[in-house]
Amino acid sequence: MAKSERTLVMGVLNVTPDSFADGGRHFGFEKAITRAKEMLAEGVDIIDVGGESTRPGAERISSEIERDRVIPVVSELCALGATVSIDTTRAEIAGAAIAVGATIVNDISGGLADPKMAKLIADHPTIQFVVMHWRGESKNMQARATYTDVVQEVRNELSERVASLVDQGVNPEQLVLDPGIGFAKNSEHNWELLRNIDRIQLLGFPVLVGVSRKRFLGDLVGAENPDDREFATLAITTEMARRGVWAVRTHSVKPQLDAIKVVEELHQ
Ligand code: PMM
Repeated sequence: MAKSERTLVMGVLNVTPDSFADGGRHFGFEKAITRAKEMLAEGVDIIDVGGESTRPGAERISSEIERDRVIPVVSELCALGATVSIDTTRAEIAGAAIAVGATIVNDISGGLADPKMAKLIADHPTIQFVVMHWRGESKNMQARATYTDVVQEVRNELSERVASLVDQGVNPEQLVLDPGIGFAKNSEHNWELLRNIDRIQLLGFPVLVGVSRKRFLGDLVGAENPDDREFATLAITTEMARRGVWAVRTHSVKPQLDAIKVVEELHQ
């Protein structure tokens, strides 16, 4: 488990033509590597490589397309010495990424989408596994945004995931939990989870939070363009760092790291 004094920055590297937040600007190997090098120069802690868009309503892509997009990028970044996380729900892609050096598997379904994922993680005990709260495919996930007590239900569903993974041989030390901001949640659900992030932390695992440039921030500050949600993202990073989350998953790196350093200095 990568332990750290401060909150880590996981930089998003979407190798997709249609990610909502960066407009697919980093599609293609060369563009992805160039962007990753920028992030490394800015001091990113982890690079999260993803080939499949998860925006609300997104259709799935084939595993062949996903593999062709992400594996060469993961391989190159690992050769450069970066700590690489693979953002996938497919065990086959996660396995291929581990084989070329990825050390973190970021599964937005927390192992639910692919029954082979738990065994893969159990078979690789040095790999960290991010278990995000998820209620089904992006295509129709917003129809599942129904809760009576969102924090309690997300806690319960994450705990069920942990129990199932541990049952299948995964070491609890491998696990990181993520409330899945924006996944089968409306704006108020997202805010309620962020206000109560300590209740997710109380489950006893490191916590990752991903709010970067998401729509609910745009709704609050009146920013239709994802790029204009950067300051709102930074405010949440600052607060999450103060609350001691393990990592934030963000598109920009330097502003987030600066904010985290400030929090660290203020609370030492
Ligand atoms: N959000 C997105 C993709 N992957 N992974 C984790 N663990 N947590 C998140 O909140 C998360 C994720 C969607 O955002 P993007 O399309 O900007 O990458």
